[in-house]
Amino acid sequence: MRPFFVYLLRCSDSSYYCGHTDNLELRMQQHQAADTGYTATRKPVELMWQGEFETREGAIAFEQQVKGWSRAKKEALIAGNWDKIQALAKSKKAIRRELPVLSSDEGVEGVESDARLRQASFDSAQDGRLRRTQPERAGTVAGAALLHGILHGDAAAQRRAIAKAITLLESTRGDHRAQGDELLTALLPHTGKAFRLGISGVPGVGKSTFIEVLGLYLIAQGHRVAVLTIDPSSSVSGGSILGDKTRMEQLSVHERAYIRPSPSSGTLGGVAEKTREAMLVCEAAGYDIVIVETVGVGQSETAVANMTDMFVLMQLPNAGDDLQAIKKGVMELADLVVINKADIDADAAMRAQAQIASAMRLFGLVNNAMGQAQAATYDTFWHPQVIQLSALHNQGVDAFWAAVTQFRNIQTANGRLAERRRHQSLAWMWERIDAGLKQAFRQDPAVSALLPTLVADVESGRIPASTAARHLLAAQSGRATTAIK
Ligand SMILES: Nc1nc2c(ncn2[C@@H]2O[C@H](COP(=O)(O)OP(=O)(O)OP(=O)(O)O)[C@@H](O)[C@H]2O)c(=O)[nH]1
Ligand SMILES: [Mg+2]
Repeated sequence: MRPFFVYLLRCSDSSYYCGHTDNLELRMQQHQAADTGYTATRKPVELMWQGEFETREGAIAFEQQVKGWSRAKKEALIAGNWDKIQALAKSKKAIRRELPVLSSDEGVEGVESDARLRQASFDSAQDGRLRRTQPERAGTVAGAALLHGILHGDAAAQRRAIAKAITLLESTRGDHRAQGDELLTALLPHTGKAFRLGISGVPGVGKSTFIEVLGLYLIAQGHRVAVLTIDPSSSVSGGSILGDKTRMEQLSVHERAYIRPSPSSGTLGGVAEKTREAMLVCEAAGYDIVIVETVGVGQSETAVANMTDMFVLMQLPNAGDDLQAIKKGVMELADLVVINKADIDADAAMRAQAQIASAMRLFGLVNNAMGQAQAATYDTFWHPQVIQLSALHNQGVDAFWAAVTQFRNIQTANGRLAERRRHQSLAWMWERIDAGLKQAFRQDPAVSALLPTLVADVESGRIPASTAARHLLAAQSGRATTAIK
């Protein structure tokens, strides 16, 4: 029988939203699409807890109770701390017997407040009606279930497990982080077999349109395709959480595709970290092509190039007219440049192709002349190419994939692909260490005590920035020696 879920969402105003459903995935999509449980000031942000019930009545009864719970009790539930829930319940025994108070926007249609439901206690939730809670109920049982779902679940179960795993990995809570690390470590032996393709370009160049046709083309060839996006700007603008899914209409509903929008909060480093981890989850689940899309803002191209096997830069046909606009650094990252929308103006597309190719030669990215000796290197080393296509009219996708395949074959044979991944893993480790150290530094009490004064001193020009930095570093973890005179 289909289970019923009770779930707790953390909202943008830090309150918790409790609901029940028999289709958790759909309900989460509805929450994201703002169809339900959504007000201007209160947006569900994160799935914090879910429990599975055998009967609808059991789910509703438990939901009613949770809605009447204090914040502390809800947080104990999220932490899987049943002892604490019981302790809190005992301390408020009198209140517990009363009808749970529903706040106006927490109401759920069809809930009968009959005596039976009112009497239902948390204990009964444990005695069989609550079948399972995961992954938030701490411990290895949940982790194992999740791992099994990702590696061996049937299509629907696997999809749910992937979503849950990624949600867990995106959580900023310390205990979730620990569970996430455990899960990733267990998944790692199952990763690495996919080809990781990065695609970047200015907004509107046609990335999503292209990924839709490319994804369907690859699925027709027997591949399974995961699409992840990195968009650090979404945390500023509030994000087009499901915007890209709607532009990948067929792909997003295809059972052999998995699309995950960009994490909607955090710095580029944080967003990139979560995307990288989501990529590993998808690989372990058997997606053999992982596409990471990014809009070309800030350093996001570098972040994507640093986590993929091949980096593709999409350009508009008029890009050649304004080469200044193309950042040299980004050009250097590109293994392949694609001129999209060639259908609009074939001549402009040809011009752009020639101009970008010659600019890449100027940058020294492609050999100038193809002498005998250089021609030989074309079989053993990859030289970035420039091609044209029309995503909208599905033209040039086969030529694109032929270039990708050639890249993959050449770079696998000459060892560059393996080297790139090794380099990326180590670079990633150091990047995370840097970020971790910085965070620990900022959280250090001695540092935060000293920081405002030193910031003011540097701003007013009283002491040099480098001196202030040295003092702060020395102050960390009680290492302070001499106070500033
Ligand atoms: N004529 C033409 N239009 C295209 C082509 N590819 C995409 N478009 C159109 O360009 C517009 C933007 O396409 P998207 O795929 O959303 O672009 P994007 O790069 O994903 O944009 P962001 O997600 O905003 O960064 C849409 O209206 C597409 O229909 C193409 O090859 N030819
Ligand atoms: Mg897009």
